[in-house]
Amino acid sequence: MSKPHYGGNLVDGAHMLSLFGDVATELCIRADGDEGLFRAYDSVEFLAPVYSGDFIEARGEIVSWGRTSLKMVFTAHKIVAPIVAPGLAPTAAGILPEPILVCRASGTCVVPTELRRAPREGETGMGLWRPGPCIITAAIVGAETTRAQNPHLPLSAEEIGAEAARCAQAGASVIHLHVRDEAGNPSQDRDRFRAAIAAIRARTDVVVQCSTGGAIGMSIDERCGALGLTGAEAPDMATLNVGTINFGDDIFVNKRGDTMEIARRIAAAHLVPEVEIYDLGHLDITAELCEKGLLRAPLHVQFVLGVRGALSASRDNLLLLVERLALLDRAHNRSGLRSSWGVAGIGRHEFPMAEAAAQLGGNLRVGLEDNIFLEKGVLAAGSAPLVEKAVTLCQAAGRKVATPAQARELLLRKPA
Ligand code: KMH
Ligand code: ZN
Repeated sequence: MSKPHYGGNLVDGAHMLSLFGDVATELCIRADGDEGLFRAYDSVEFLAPVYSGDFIEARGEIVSWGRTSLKMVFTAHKIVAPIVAPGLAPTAAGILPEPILVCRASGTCVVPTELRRAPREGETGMGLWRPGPCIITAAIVGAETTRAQNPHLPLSAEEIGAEAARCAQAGASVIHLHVRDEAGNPSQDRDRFRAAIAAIRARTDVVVQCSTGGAIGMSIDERCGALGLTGAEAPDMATLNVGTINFGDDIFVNKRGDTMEIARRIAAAHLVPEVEIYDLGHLDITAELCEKGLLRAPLHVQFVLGVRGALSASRDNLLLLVERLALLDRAHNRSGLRSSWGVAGIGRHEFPMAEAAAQLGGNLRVGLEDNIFLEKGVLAAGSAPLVEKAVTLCQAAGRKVATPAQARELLLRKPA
């Protein structure tokens, strides 16, 4: 109400920039622990008038991380407007059925290196803080994709080893691994895992993460096939699925007790778990597993978004999950290390989610398990071209891509 500046109760457009200045300041604080300075706007668009009495919601995101600069985008939406009608009080107002975009802008902020602060213990924030290198996971086989859908799908141990090496060459540092039987059907057979892991390790030093999700309908014992490998034959990590979801026309069943049992088996095998989160409530189950001592923070979680029947793959959903993971850390993580996250977007959501992960400071997963197309209508010639494309998204966001050694350090770290 205090801001009308022109006739007709119009609010000055510069007021939107003042809101963006506050958003930018918060982002600098979250990223670098300092208020920073707004250096320049490279674009500002005023798209609808703002009147006295309108309520504006201003949002911002970091979309590229430079050495000292942070590139940001901003939006201002009108969400509440006064209702002027005969018989109504002059203070009558209502929520708009659809928010109205009134201003959009992008600009650059600077936090000088000497002012940048590393997070202190307890400062877990919303999960921004200047991110480290982006870990790219390649999900090269999966359980659902078929050769008929994409002829480049690797099936034999030798093919899996060769494809893993191509992905590592392209920038992947983790291989998410499923195996197949002679006929190309999903299998969780220990011997097949052993052969595939050996073929991967003969060619590259990527982190090997075996699936305990397997395929729809498998028993728990069957799903845990890879956990029977020991010593040098064992993988580095194993997935842990914590919740039941609709999975297209099927149901991916993860009963509470079964999840706990798999968590126990992963811990007994001394493997690092990657918690697969397909829906918001799965983080609550994860918190319960932490409480029960079946998981130990810092965690590494994979947000798998866009499965038909579970949480959809939107930036807003991803932001919410990242925020909730930070809350989980606050409640359950006493290690001083922050939990890490990655995102796997299913189907056409693969690259939008990969881009969001790169910008938001997370890690990402691509591969034929999740998506078979390089772009609309163009089949990917294996998972390696998908990794290459993800690398370009990381570079555009100013993120370095983790080497296998860095991924090992970040994922396989042991809290004291
Ligand atoms: N194939 C899906 C039903 C995992 O690897 O842990 C389960 C899955 C998850 O792929
Ligand atoms: Zn999988």
